This record gives sequence, structure tokens and C-alpha cells, in this order.
Amino acid sequence: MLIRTRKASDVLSNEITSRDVYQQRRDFIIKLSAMTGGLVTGLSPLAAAETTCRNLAFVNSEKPNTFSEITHYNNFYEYSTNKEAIAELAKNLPTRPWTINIEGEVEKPLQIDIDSLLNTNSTVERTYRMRCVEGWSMVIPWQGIPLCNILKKVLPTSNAKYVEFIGKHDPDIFYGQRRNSLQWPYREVLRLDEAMHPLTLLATGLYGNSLPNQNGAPIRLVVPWKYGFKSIKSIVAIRLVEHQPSTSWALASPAEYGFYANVNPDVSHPRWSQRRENRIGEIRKIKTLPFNGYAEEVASLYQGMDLSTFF
Ligand SMILES: Nc1nc2c(c(=O)[nH]1)N[C@H]1C(S)=C(S)[C@@H](COP(=O)(O)O)O[C@H]1N2
Ligand SMILES: [Mo]
Repeated sequence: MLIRTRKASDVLSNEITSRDVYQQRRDFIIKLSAMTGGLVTGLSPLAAAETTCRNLAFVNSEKPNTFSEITHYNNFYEYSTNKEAIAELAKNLPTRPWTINIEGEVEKPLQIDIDSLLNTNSTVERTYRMRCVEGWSMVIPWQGIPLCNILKKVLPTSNAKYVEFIGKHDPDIFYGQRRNSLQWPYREVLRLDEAMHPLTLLATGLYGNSLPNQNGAPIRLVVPWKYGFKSIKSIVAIRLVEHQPSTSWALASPAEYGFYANVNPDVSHPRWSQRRENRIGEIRKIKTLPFNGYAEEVASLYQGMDLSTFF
């Protein structure tokens, strides 16, 4: 594995085009870390959850992938490892009734019915890049609810340090769960401050339609600065916990699926470089950006950490 020693500041300066832009970004990052960095440096998680969720003004000028591309090239191991087969196989997914349990280290556990969640009218539009660890990417116009808005309702206790997401488990529906390609159900984990970050979305739709089954209906996580496998589909439980749980992919191959999995062109996957990516629908490969292009928004979460060793 190719690892170069690198500082967070190098990652940021990599993108600069002029001194002015650099300075603006620095100011922005410093402001942001004043707001969120406290999570890393000692502010209690409870205090974090009590903060009003910031609504990050956010624009993406890239052309989104077509609806057909987004819905016909998918990773959803509960069904199959064949990306082109998921659209057809996932037609059998029953998405109603569907409840999501939010539990664990919280003062007010919550059981939410998907329809009442959708009726709260609190959905936002977010067009995000999605970068798979395998080396392909898309631009997807999601609708969803910032996870922060839901987490603040359950009042995380001061023990809550991580947020664990659990996917649906039903081998009668998910043919892939009859095999042990992964340990089922699919599980993913974020640090509490990553989960509270305004970019972190619970997606409930795309292109203005309810979320297609193959994209993780009726509700899935989207963490745009991390490799796609962190963005778990078809979630049935969100559990706040004190100790870092393992994840389905880490159990399968810890060297290939790190806990942080922040998109980083400078840290190669054990079997391939992560410098470039194949944007679905485009012929030439494009450069992969640190934090998938979201460094300004999220780099402060990892201040003081050696990013070169995290994958
Ligand atoms: N439950 C579940 N979630 C999952 C996966 C999966 O197999 N099962 N695959 C992940 C991977 S590897 C990627 S790249 C993205 C793909 O999302 P998309 O098909 O909507 O583009 O979903 C992620 N979420
Ligand atoms: Mo992926």
C-alpha cells in the first residue's frame, strides 16, 4: 500500500487557485472549526446535539447524472454484486410499512414511521457527488432530511460517541443475504460529530421522486465526503453508542474498508490507486478530490489527525 505522510493543510492547499481564494477558505475553515471543531476538542456530545443544526448554504455546479444512470448502476449487496442487476431484483422490496428506530444512548428514543417523517415537510434538496471506493462516481440530486435535525430530537446522552446505522435484514426479500458475502444486516458507523455535520443527509428521494428501491428505499444515509460504502441503504435502526462498533465491511476486509473512509486521492486502496475516478457517463477519468471536494466543509472535523494513514 502506498502511503505518503501528509498534513491536513497540504490537502487543502492542493486545491488553491489564488492567494485570495486560499485566504477566504482559511477564514471559512477557521470559522467552521470554531463552530464544529469543539466536538473534537472537548465540547460534550450532549452540548453538540443541543446546538441548532446549521443549514449549510451549498451549491454544486456539476451536471447531475441522469435518472437512468443513477438507477441502473448500483451497489446493493443484499441483492447481488452485479450492479446492472439491482434495478430489476430490487423491485420486490416492500417499503411500507417501514419504521426507523432511533435508540441507545438517547434520552428520548424515537420510533418514526416513514410516512410521518415524509409529511413533516422538512426535506431539503442536495446535489452531491458520490464516490465509490471501487473508482467510479456520480452526481446525484437527492432530497432528504439532514440527520442532525433528527438526532437533536432524541437528545443524545453524554455517553453517545458514535452513531450506528443498521440496514434491513430479511433473506426472504434480499436474495444476497442468503449468502455470506457480508455479515448481515449491513451496518455502518459515524462518529457523533460526523453524523451531526450539516452535509450528512438521510435521503428519502432523488430527482423529486421517492427514493427508488435500488438506491436504498425508503431511507438511506448519504455522507458525501466519504467513500460510498459508508452511505448505508434501507435503514431500520439508528443507534447511539459509547464504544466504536465494527461495520460489515470492516469485518469483511479491514485493510480495504477503513472506519473513516474519507475520500483521499493520496491514499491508495491496497489494490488500486484512488487518484482518479470514472464519472459514469463520461469518457475520460477525472481527478479525485480530497474529501471528495468537500474539504472546506469537513476538514475541520479531522484537525490534528494524520490523514495519510486513514482510509
Ligand atoms: N445496505 C447497503 N447499503 C449500501 C451498499 C450495500 O451493498 N448495501 N453499498 C454501498 C456502496 S459500496 C455504494 S458505492 C453505494 C451506492 O449507492 P447507489 O447505488 O445509490 O449509487 O451504496 C452503499 N450503501
Ligand atoms: Mo461503493
